[in-house]
Amino acid sequence: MTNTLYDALIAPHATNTNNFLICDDGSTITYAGFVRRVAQLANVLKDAGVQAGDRIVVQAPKTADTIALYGAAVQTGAVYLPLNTAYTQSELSYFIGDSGPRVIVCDAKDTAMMQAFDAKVLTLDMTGTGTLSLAANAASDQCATCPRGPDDLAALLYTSGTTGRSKGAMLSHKNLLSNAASLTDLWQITDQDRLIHALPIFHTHGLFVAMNTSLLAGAQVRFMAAFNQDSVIEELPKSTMLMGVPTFYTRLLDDPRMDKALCAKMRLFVSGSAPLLAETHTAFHDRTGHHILERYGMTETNMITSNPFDGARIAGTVGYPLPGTEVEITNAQTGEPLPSGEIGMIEVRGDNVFQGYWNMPEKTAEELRTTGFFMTGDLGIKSADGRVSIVGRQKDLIISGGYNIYPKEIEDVINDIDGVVESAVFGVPHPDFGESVLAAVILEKGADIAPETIAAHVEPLLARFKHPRKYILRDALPRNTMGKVQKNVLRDEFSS
Ligand code: MLC
Ligand code: AMP
Repeated sequence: MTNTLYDALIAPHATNTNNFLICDDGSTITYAGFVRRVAQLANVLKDAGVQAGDRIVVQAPKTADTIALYGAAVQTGAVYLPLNTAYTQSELSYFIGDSGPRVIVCDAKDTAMMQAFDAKVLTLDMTGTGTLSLAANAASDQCATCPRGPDDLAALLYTSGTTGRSKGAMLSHKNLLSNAASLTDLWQITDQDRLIHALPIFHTHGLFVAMNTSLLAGAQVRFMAAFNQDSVIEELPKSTMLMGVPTFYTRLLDDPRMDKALCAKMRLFVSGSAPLLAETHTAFHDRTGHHILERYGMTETNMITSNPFDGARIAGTVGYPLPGTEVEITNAQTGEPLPSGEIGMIEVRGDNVFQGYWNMPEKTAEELRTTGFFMTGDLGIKSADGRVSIVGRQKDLIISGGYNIYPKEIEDVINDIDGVVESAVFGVPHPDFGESVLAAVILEKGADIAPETIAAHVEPLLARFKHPRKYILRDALPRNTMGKVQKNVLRDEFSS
């Protein structure tokens, strides 16, 4: 296999006349047409001065041009940096300041805000009338590919940190390509497949797991701007694969139209990014005859384990390490490997593991051992035959609808309010999102701050999906004898 993303995922399709993207408006883009569009966008990036290693920040809606822009970034040797469209100006300032991009691509409505940064600003929107798309229309559809090696960076994805600010995970061509090849092979994805793509394309799951595998295999992609239950139901009889977060599956199960006949053509349902409840797995099988295939991964490592394609997909387990990926369960304090059957930290090594955190050598050293093992912060157990189950998290993290929310980031924002002594942000079970965010807040004696005032302070600073759904004013936080806040006590108290 060739060893850069452009050579392996895009160049081979130059004369492939099969459909690649089928969009919401019914328009289609062939593989060969996609390769030409990538070249047009790459020429615009080059005209904007992009050179090998430059970062391209993209906060744009999910369109065919957005995915072609990913291809264009790798064709020009640049580093693709996608951002959640829900991020606020305050969050964006940090990402852009930290990564120092040459080009920012955004929705036209955000142009004025983005022009505050020292970068060329281009726009991309749903209507195809952004400055990037218009310039690409007029550009040549041939572009020389910038030579890159397997260890050069292809993408920088920010992942929230336990210590406050997010860290940019540096992913090389080899990291991404080796993982795409393992998954394509394991899940037997071919050019006969048609994937329902309803995930966002600013995270590992929707961008790398779903798009890199499809491009590698030459599969068709029904490219939906967002998850929409009716559209997914409509597409199921025409499709062969769906990749989603557990919320997709609980929502589909709530729909009486879901049955075996509707899913007769489907051959694979994949779930990941958050724990899939065993009851969801069982109910889905009872209703559709399909065992959802659960896999486990992280931004820093791409995919780590997967339930088998052929063989038992066991609810509540995340399966076996992918080929070329080693998983060890270790004593979280000493790092000593533990025998099967014992709970410990999940550590991972392999070509899939990232290159470190952007501009943060100390943070990299804290989480990536010199032996090459990365400490995931997830707690797990391995059976005697190597099957992994996740049993909890050592990191303080809430996963809501597949989005990671780090309590520390929200607590820092709440604690900044005059009159707040401290706060504890914690997750409680939620029927749709898996977990939902609550905040317990302690005020200074005599301070009179209403929950609405706290909510109004948080509002412009953090993306909406991170906002606590309730602020609970209390006199004190529960603590253990060491003085550590016991979030499990809060969780138990407010779970219902
Ligand atoms: C939307 N909202 C959420 C939310 N998504 N709130 C909490 N958690 C979420 N995940 C809020 C919005 O802010 C809004 O709030 C309201 O819900 C409606 O917004 P929406 O956009 O209409 O929501 P909806 O379409 O229902 O989206 C739900 C969803 C979406 C589950 C389809 O969140 C989604 O696509 N999640 C996938 C995330 C993902 O790709 N994760 C992969 C990370 S990679 P209000 O109050 O304004 O109404 C990774 C590695 C790995 O983890 O292993 O894969
Ligand atoms: P992110 O940092 O956004 O890439 O999210 C990675 C985290 O999501 C992992 O460290 C896990 O905690 C969680 N995760 C991913 N897949 C699964 C899964 N199948 N089951 C449970 N947790 C998962």
